[in-house]
Amino acid sequence: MIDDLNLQFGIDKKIAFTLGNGDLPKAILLAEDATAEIYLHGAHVSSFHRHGWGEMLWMSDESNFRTDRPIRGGVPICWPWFGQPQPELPQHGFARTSQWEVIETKAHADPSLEIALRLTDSEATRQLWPHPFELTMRVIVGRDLTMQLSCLNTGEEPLDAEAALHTYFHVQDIDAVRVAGLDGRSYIDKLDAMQGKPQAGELTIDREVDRIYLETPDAVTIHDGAERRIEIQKSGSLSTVVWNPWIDKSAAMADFPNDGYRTMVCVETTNAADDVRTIQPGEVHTITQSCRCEPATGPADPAEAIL
Ligand code: TA6
Repeated sequence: MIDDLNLQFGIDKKIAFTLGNGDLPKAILLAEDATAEIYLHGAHVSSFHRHGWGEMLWMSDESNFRTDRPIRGGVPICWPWFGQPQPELPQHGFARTSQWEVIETKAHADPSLEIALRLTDSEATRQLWPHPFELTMRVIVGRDLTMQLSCLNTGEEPLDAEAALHTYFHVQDIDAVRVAGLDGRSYIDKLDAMQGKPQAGELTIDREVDRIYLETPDAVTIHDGAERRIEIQKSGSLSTVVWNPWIDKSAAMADFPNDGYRTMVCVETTNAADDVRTIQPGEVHTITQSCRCEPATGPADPAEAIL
């Protein structure tokens, strides 16, 4: 399988396939400005390291790497639902525990690298969600990590689908983190009976946080201590999830180190809650998240807007 992938989609010294953890196949992208890794399992981005800026994504040292479990950390794809609509359904849908196929790789002149993976409906997915679909995940690796999740409705009926690029960002120390860009928005507090609450100012984290922010089309910034900030831009999404499990929930998750909450925060580009999208037959809906590390202070370069 690895030899076939390298023969068909490898690009000399830029894109190669190998067996990763748990002998799961993964792609390694060696761009001029950054390196990244994507597992075919769940089309799961597990690493993005821009040269000179360190790893941008958080990965659990205790993650499973099994075909029947999601990888913990990186960017799990939650689709076609967010959360668990019924107890018999897998949390966050089935995309993140499915085997995706590589459909394309490209080396751009700018000089980013791109890989596209696809998941289409099968007997297994139709057991869980009786709809035909074609899901494509495009990952573009350069100065930025850009991810585009597109759903084509290949059926005859409209599809209602939620989605999340459930991104785990690595931070130096959660005590110094400030999340900006959500001021004045309201959020659903999943830890307080799904109450609607207002966000005043920047978000700091000193307890478990599990919130779905609504009407949030704009960029969000994670101020990560004195070192760097992470600019997150998006399109096709009006909801943003912020999650940190804090002490008790970290300890309760077998695939999550007890102190993992100190060096991670999830800021997720989603179609969640009332931002669920109806996709008409033959139509496509795409959510895009583009993330970049910048110096802690000083202007982000508007000329290089990342979307
Ligand atoms: O996005 C936040 C959240 O919905 C939390 O409620 C928590 O469950 C997290 O996702 C992780 O879910 P997982 O199924 O990956 O353990």
